[in-house]
Amino acid sequence: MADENKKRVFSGIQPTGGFTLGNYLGAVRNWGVLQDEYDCIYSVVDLHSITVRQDPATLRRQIRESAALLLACGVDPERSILFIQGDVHQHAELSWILGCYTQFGELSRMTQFKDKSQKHPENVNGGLFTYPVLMAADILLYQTDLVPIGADQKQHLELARNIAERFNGVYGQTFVVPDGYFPKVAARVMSLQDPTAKMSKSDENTNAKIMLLDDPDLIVKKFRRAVTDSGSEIRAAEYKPGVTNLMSIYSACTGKTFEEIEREFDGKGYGDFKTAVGETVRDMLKPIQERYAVYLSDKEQLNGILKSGAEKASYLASKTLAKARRKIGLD
Ligand code: AQP
Repeated sequence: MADENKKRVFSGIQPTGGFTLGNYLGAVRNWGVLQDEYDCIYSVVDLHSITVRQDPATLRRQIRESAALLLACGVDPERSILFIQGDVHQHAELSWILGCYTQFGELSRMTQFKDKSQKHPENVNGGLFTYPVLMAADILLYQTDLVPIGADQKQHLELARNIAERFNGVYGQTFVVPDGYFPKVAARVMSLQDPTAKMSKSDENTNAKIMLLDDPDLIVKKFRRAVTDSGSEIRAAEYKPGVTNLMSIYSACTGKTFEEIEREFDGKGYGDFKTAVGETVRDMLKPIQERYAVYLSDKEQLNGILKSGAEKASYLASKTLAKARRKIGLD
């Protein structure tokens, strides 16, 4: 852990209402895979989640559940650091500093800010606007080389790179400029009810999203209800966004190429295909669901993992923060 010879990976996920299949295929599944080759740091980013109003008791519970779910998804605390963002105060502190090197215009262009302010017009708060700066601080604090994220986070990562380059340009080499790491398929899993929109945790239509902890039968049912396109062929094409989305999911779960999937379902209808995708996802999620229950039930173990993770993260974060403060002239 914290092996100087290995490249560093950092990524985070918000503890809001469980993880979707999009969160898993787009990001979290890669977190486990990268542990063999990289020095990995993963975080439940609780500070990000309060940009939208949260019920305190629910948030408290979901922070722990998210950590247990990450462990169930394959984050190994023996090889990686897993911690709660709010337990490491350097994130908020570096975020303030980096905010002073970020332009209003840059933040105004962020599509997630525009989308979320439209979704929550009653609460367009400062945190929602400066969210990408906190994300930049999360990443830059750990001198991160690689950030495994879904395609929806590309714009935020680009901003983090710009902030790092700008700061390095003024003060000399301070932060590693990170690269994104995106899955080859399913980098953007789409809604099952509107395949032109991304699958989103906060979608009020529960049929639009698969949650990792959904009941196994419900998972198959949701896929059976998934919106498909006109025609009956199982073929990936721009004019067939529904089928293409299901093919991406199936491909990501089975490792089959689109050509192989087209051959497999040649002459079969949408019904057979949707059932096959549903059963494949159900079977893939079963062991995760079983492990989750075990991790969540052992309170002492989970507390221990998170406490030790926060200590290790804090040590690394304090080194970068001290360096940035020195460069600016704060120390
Ligand atoms: N649909 C998706 N396809 C692929 N990757 C996705 N990610 C999110 N949605 C998809 C990736 O999951 C990681 C964690 O994201 P987050 O904690 O920022 O969650 P989020 O983006 O808030 O999740 P949602 O579902 O998009 O939430 P709401 O409903 O609040 O908008 C990131 O790496 C992200 O790319």
